[in-house]
Amino acid sequence: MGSENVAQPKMPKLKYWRFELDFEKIGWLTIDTPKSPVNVLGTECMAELETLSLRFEDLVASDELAGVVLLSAKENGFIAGADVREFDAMSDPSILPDALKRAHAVFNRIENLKVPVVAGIHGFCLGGGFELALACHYRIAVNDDKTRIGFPEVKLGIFPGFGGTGRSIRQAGPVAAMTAMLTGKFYRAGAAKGMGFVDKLVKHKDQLRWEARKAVMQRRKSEPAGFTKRVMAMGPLRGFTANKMRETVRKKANKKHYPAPHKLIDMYEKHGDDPKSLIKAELEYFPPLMATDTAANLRRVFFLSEGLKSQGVQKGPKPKFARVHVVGAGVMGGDIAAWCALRGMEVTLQDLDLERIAPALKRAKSLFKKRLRKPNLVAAAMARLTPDTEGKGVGRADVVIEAIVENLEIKQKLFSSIEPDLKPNAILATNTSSIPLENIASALKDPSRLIGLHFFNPVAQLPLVEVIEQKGNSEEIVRIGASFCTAIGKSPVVVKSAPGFLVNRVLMPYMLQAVMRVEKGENPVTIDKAAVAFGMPMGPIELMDVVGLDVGKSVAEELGQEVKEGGKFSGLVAAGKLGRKTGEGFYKWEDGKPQKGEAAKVADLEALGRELVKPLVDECEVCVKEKIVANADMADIGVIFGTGFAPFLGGPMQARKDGKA
Ligand code: T1G
Repeated sequence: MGSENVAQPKMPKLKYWRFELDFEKIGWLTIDTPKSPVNVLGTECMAELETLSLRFEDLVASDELAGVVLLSAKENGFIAGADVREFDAMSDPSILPDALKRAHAVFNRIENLKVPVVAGIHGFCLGGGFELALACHYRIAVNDDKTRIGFPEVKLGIFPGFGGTGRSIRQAGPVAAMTAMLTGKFYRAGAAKGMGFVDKLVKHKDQLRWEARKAVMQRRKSEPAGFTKRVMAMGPLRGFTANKMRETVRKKANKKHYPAPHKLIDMYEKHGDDPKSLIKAELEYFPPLMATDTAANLRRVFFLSEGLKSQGVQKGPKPKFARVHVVGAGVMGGDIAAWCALRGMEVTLQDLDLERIAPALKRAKSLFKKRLRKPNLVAAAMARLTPDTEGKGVGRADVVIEAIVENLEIKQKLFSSIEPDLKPNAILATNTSSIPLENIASALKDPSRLIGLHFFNPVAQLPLVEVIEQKGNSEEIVRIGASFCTAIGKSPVVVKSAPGFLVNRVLMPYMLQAVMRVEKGENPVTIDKAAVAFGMPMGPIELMDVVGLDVGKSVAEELGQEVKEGGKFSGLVAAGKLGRKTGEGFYKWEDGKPQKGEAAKVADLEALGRELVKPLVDECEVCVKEKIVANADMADIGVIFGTGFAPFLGGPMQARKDGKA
């Protein structure tokens, strides 16, 4: 914007930021964190911003600065928040309060600059990055599918600590802002504008500069939330909204396990009608949360999940996956095909006839409508998902995934029939959950090319894919399988081919021991309640009903864990009472919900929970010892992503290490 011939003012030496003054005295401030794929607000970066904010005050005073525009140099986004890699060190209560105070001072200085400060947002604008944008006077965002704006802090066991509590409430009103902070949800640009977080949308990143220049020249200012929104934080209404928030949060986050959302509501209840005092209160409420085990464990889970990508191809060109062929249009095959199409792949879905494929296409359409919303995007995704009764897609596919009936002979027949048509480098995978890969691969001319890609039901909700490595596989082919999972936005964990792989193997003893307790007359409601009190997403008996008693029984038998004949479990299976899918199992089910009676009084529910979960943790230790997974970290992240095991405990192995399981 014409700064080449303009005399630049004396500026501090910068490593994380670039600053250029143009001929209209607009200061173009660009963030570009060196050696990082994303921009983060680390300590050094914030120190530079502090110096810059002081310099801006001088330049405004000497009439050398007419406005500031904040942009990101990174292709993938604006700012991804504070630098989570520094949090372990930062959580030291002797340094964190001062660091927070300094950050608040910097953002206040930016907010109080006497010239317009405009943020130009593309891609993700998260956490502290979003808080910095909120400290600016006006926010412009690119209205495309990549822009995501939000406060993920609660997923790290904390909440916004750079002034985002007060500023988000000022912009969006207490209900929308607190929802954003309590859920950690990422909003698209349009939604963020509708909430009052963004003031102007542009179609493309290239328009940000021009639109920002106009905003500076016209001294545009963001409108705070109107009275009808703000009133919800006033007087008795604030207590009412706080209690409504508590009711919602209580359902999802046990206060003992996840204190942050509950503390945020307490802080809101005390200061929510005055953004400035709410921001100040962050200095008191935020530091203790950073020091909690929950925050430390959630940070660990964040890095473990980020680290899963390193199981993919690391050397040489990243493998490209454009076409996927799925054989088997049942629940799993259909949902895997739909997920791949949702993620932009060209997908052919094979089954014996169109009647068998039609239900999968129907489910796919409702997934696309829910996730993509815009009719043109839904239509495009549907166009990427082609029924293929003759298997013509096999020869063009980069990845072929088999998800047909769990029958060895039928799988072997299928694989030997399609092997000749495969592209030389195509990935050949089975979604089997119980048949040893070596047995299936024995039907192939080249058995070494078969891997397992074990997805979890429901595919659209559960992030984990177990990448099953059989003895004959090369490391490279397993890595390509893991890269494919990352490419479709899934979290791969490489697991050795052994009965039950990892997740089913650790879940089964846990579920069967709970069933045995029920067989001995214990109350299933008490058992489930205790497991949830420990930190499981649902109890083992309810889980058995959800998985299906027939599936549970067959997996148990595959794992050599016999189900006692003549007992309640086998009786239910024999009577066709298979759980949620038939309307009755251990529980009766209505509208998809288990009809549970009262739990019995238990002296120490959490202790019972630890007892119930012990078989799962014990089996996890065996899996690590047997090298079913590479190490305890992989076991932790695999079990968390595959079973929902208490993330706040960091996973079964971490929980045992900490004496909590
Ligand atoms: N800190 C440090 N590293 C980060 C980071 C962060 N905030 N965000 C991402 N990374 C790394 C990540 O580990 C990975 O590294 C790479 O960048 C991203 O690659 C005061 C206190 C931003 C949506 O929680 O959600 O601000 O593995 O493949 O899929 O109130 O990363 O490649 O070496 O993941 O496009 C709040 C967490 C912090 C954001 C990008 N912010 N990050 O996803 O790329 S708390 C977050 C993400 C805070 C303030 C509070 C995602 C992403 P590597 P990627 P992506």
